[in-house]
Amino acid sequence: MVKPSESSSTQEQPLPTLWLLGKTGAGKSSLIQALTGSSAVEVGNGFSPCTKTSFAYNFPQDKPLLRFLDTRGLGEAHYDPSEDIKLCQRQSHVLLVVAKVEEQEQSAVLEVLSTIRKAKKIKQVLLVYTAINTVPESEKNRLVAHHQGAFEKVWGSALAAIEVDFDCDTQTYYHREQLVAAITEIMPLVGLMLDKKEHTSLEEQAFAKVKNEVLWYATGASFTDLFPVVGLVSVPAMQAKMLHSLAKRYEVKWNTRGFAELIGVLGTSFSTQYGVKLGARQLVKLIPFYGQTVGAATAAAVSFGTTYGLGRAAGYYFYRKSRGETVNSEDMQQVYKDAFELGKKVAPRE
Ligand SMILES: Nc1nc2c(ncn2[C@@H]2O[C@H](COP(=O)(O)OP(=O)(O)OP(=O)(O)O)[C@@H](O)[C@H]2O)c(=O)[nH]1
Ligand SMILES: [Mg+2]
Repeated sequence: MVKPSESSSTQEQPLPTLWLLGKTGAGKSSLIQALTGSSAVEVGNGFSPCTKTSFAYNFPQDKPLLRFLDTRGLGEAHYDPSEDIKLCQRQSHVLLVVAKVEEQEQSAVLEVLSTIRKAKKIKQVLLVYTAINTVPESEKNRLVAHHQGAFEKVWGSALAAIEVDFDCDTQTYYHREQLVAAITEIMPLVGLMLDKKEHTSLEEQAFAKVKNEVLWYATGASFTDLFPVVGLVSVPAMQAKMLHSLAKRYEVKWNTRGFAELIGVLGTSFSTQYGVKLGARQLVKLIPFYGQTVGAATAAAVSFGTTYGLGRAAGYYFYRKSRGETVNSEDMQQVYKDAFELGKKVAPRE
């Protein structure tokens, strides 16, 4: 059994940010819901504006890894978006332009897109055509070509586009994977986080429930390295906290002995990365040890990778422990290595 995570104070770090821009009723809130599975975002009826003011939505809410900026629907009377836009383009990494495929009138969106292009702050743009299955196939191609031409003309170059149909009432999300894949190209970490592929084993299913928390600690660890500010929590301290929290979520008792055992089972694959080989007893001190010696010199990606790898391996370990099963050291090292490599690949880079 994996318990829900406890809420904790949020770290002060820049979050990868997706900015959603589109007319009222285009499907911005639906898109956030489709990606996060959260119904905390209100979906309107499409006739009157639902999102009253632009707002930021952090996901997951307690240990956030990603931020959505949901701009108030464009094209509403008496709404001047210029202030919102100035603010959003400073904070965002990717702009998602959301357009309902049958909605041909996009002048308000085109106008804002032109302003954004001139400001040159946003480099990555992705077009998302929504409610794609509500129009006949032949009509669809014509409409998409029309939108694509108009958006590209304003942006001045080719733009990637995804066709989706997200029905939040029935929770049928057509082409959700394509959208996640397109975002993954731009932000690999976000891809790993939103990835909902089928998990073959029960152990993987259990880890899927704690994965975002592990990613949160890994991100924290990498930022600690990127901005080594005095007083900020160190990587080892962050990892120790993560293990403590994971043990709780897997409902496994956690103490110094358990810690030594886990590191012991993890063995050399973990410790040799830092050029240290220690006995089981000394392993208790391992994490603080490398933190002081090579921690500062370690690249952010490595901190991310080791933290993610450690969290993944700990998940494997705790899962077995909680069922009274033994843990094979080789299996665990493999789990660690695979996760370390994956973590290194998706680590945020500044
Ligand atoms: N079938 C279908 N309906 C959609 C899709 N996207 C949005 N809708 C519907 O369109 C309406 C408006 O969707 P929202 O997601 O609230 O739109 P929004 O862009 O957030 O609108 P504002 O918050 O007013 O700016 C709702 O009734 C949605 O169910 C889609 O891809 N397919
Ligand atoms: Mg909305």
